[in-house]
Amino acid sequence: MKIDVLTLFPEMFNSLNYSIIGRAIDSSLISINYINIRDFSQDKHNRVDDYPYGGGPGMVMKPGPIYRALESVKTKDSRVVYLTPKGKVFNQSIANELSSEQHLVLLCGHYEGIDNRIIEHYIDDEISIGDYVLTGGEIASMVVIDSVARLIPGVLGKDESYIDESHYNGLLEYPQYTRPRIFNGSEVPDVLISGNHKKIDEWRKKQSLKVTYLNRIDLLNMKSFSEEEKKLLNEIKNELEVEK
Ligand code: 6GU
Repeated sequence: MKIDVLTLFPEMFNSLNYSIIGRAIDSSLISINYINIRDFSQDKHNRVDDYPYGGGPGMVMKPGPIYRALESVKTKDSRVVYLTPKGKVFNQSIANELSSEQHLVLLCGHYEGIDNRIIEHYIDDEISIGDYVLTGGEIASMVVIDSVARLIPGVLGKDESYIDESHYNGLLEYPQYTRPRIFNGSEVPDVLISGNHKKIDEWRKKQSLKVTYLNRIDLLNMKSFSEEEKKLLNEIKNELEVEK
């Protein structure tokens, strides 16, 4: 996958050169280009923003520099995404969808936003990473890149499977433990040391249901349950009732 990032702050993206995404770049599974929108200003002061028509606080990014920056990278196969708190809220299913694209163009906004004619005519998707406001689209863009890149075949090692993890099957991930078996007096659950894989799978399924029930009831309400899951959920509710 090729990714072009249009930004006023290319240096902010240095953190992507580490760990799994860094390796994916080194091994050419993804290639990321950074385009500084300021390089496309035609103003003698290199200005990229201006006052809003109609008045009001803040500055708006001018359409010209963004348009020329977009035109410098866009092909007929590009998917152009604008990162904005006004966008559709990003989730795992959007990450899956974007991970099959050949070419992503990520536009990072700043100030009070960008001239709306860019959004109307040159943007395919507007994406927000959640219901809070950031100072610009750069960090949001890195969130999208990380979550999309790790879904590309070969990016995760074969031991870094994403089959069981949080948000894959609509449930949050079960708890994990490693050595030592006793840490500050607290023991690893016996079942994980039993070697009984059927029991381990059932324990993990129940723990997934439990953490989802406790932290993200909204996710559970969207799910349909197997008979086994209904039984486990009833056990969880009864156990929590006893603890009260
Ligand atoms: Cl994509 N941009 C900004 N500026 N703030 C955000 C966001 C994006 N997503 C959530 N908050």
